[in-house]
Amino acid sequence: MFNGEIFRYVKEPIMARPGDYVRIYFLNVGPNLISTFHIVGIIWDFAYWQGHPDNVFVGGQSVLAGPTDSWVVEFRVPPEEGDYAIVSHAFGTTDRGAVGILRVKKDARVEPIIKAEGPTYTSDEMANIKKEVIRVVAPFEPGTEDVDVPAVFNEKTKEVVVRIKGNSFYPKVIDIVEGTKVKWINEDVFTYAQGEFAGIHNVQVVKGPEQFTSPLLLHAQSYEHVFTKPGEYDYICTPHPYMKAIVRVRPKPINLSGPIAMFLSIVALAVAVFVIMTNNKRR
Ligand SMILES: [Cu+2]
Repeated sequence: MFNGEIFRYVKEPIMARPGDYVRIYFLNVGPNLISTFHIVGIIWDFAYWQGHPDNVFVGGQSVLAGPTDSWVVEFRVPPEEGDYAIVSHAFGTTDRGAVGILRVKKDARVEPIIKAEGPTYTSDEMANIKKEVIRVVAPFEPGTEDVDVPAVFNEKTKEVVVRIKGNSFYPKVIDIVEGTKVKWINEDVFTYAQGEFAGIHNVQVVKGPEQFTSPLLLHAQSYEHVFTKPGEYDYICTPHPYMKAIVRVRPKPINLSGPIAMFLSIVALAVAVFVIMTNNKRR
């Protein structure tokens, strides 16, 4: 996509007039794929690698940008009116919304600067958008349940391990019975504590029947907690608050075997005998 919304500049084409001189700041934010920025039918006058005026290329019709690579491209709009397709020529991404239109018209109303900020929505509009969402894939927090399937454990499970890898908790949602011990292990290998807490994580409950915060965990360190109060616990990692996960604790099921069951059945039997005897006396 371009600037935060798929097909954004198809829905609202970027307007220009024949002969306008246009400058585009292009940044491939990644995180993984390469992008080739191209406008069908346009020849650059100049392209500046990473935006530095000394890194100037003359001419050309595309720029190749790896993740985080950036270019400033400048061109003169041709004399013909019409639509020019703006694409990432890695065409798999075009299908996913990285396509736009530069619409050239003699009487176009032209904005001096088109800013990159994505669209803004009112809270009502946002609520409607969220209603339409059926599937959320999120790297650092639970998505919808078909994506991040809750890991459910019964009362026979004494300990559940949650691994911390790549700034994420796995499984992101666990469903356990009260009295179960949860053990978090930091499996991120690279630990760097200066300035930025890379590879250092912890567990901090932000909402739930009880709140606790673990110490910071370095590589291979772990933290354990026994959940004794049923309910839902939302937790994060304090240095990386975007890391989110959930522990759901169910109450212990009533166990109908053993001495308690024996006692309950004797009581029930006694009550039944008593009721029958009283009924007989009344007759
Ligand atoms: Cu963290």
